[in-house]
Amino acid sequence: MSRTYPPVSLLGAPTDVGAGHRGARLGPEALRIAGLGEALAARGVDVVDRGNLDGPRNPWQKPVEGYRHLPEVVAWNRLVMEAVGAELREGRMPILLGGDHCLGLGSITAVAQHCRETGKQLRVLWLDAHADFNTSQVTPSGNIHGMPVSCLCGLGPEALTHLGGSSPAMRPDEIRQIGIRSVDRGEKQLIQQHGLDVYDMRYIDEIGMKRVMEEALEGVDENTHLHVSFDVDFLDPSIAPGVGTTVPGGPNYREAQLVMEMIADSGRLASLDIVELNPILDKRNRTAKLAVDLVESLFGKSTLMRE
Ligand code: 4U7
Ligand code: MN
Ligand code: MN
Ligand code: MN
Repeated sequence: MSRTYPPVSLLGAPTDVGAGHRGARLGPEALRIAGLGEALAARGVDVVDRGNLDGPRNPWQKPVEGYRHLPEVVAWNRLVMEAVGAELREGRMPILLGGDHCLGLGSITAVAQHCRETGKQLRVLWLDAHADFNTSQVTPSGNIHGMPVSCLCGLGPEALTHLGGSSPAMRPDEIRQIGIRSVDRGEKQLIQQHGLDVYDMRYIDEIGMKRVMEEALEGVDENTHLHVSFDVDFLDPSIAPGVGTTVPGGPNYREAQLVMEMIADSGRLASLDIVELNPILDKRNRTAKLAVDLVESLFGKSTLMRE
């Protein structure tokens, strides 16, 4: 199967202001060194590296009223939203190189706005060990990388929920969460209240990744903008040690590849975040290399038989 892809823009967002560990700020460079741009170019993709966005430094403070570094998180997300929006308006596919996962808020706010403007249906696939649906009232950490999905759905401080002007940026029925295996107590209640579609590891074990992906992609059609928000801690830590918040029991190598291959087969991938990679905790850039390998599958590199 050969498919042509829209031109791609790599956007680096070197920050960890939303996280509880420092190091995700080095993610963009680690992905570049692992050969992300070259791997896409080798697949025939027209790829331009836009370099890095330049936002506030990480002040490394304690949370204030349930949020750590709220002003810095707002500033970074504004930059990301503008940069992602500009690429989409030019008909390009933005690949956001995080950075921590708080940036999914800016990225998806821009994507959702673009969908409203162009009349596209939005489908977000959230690949993560965590649901990232905390609020300041229930968060055990105050770290905003645990809150982007709730903010997108309209729960949270005005500066984050209204990043793109109106709120909510997205409806809960536009997102499917896959690989989830760590949900906090209050977060769980909120997920149930808001009716989020969560394919947790238990469900994946029971019905298998193939069926999970068929369900998660159900209803995706020619008019769908598919956004993948890939938190690298989605992967089992035995294959992906370079993340700040490892949770055992994640998808193995083949399960992760199958996820990417089935997304590629949908032909609707239109924007991507690669977040939470922490090179400080990695072993010889192994996790970054695995992320690149998986992105190649997202762009159609599959088994010999289907090539
Ligand atoms: B990530 C956590 F308590 N839920 O809110 C929190 F377990 O973007 C972790 O998915 C959040 O990596 C992890 O701090 C955020 C914690
Ligand atoms: Mn996450
Ligand atoms: Mn996570
Ligand atoms: Mn994390």
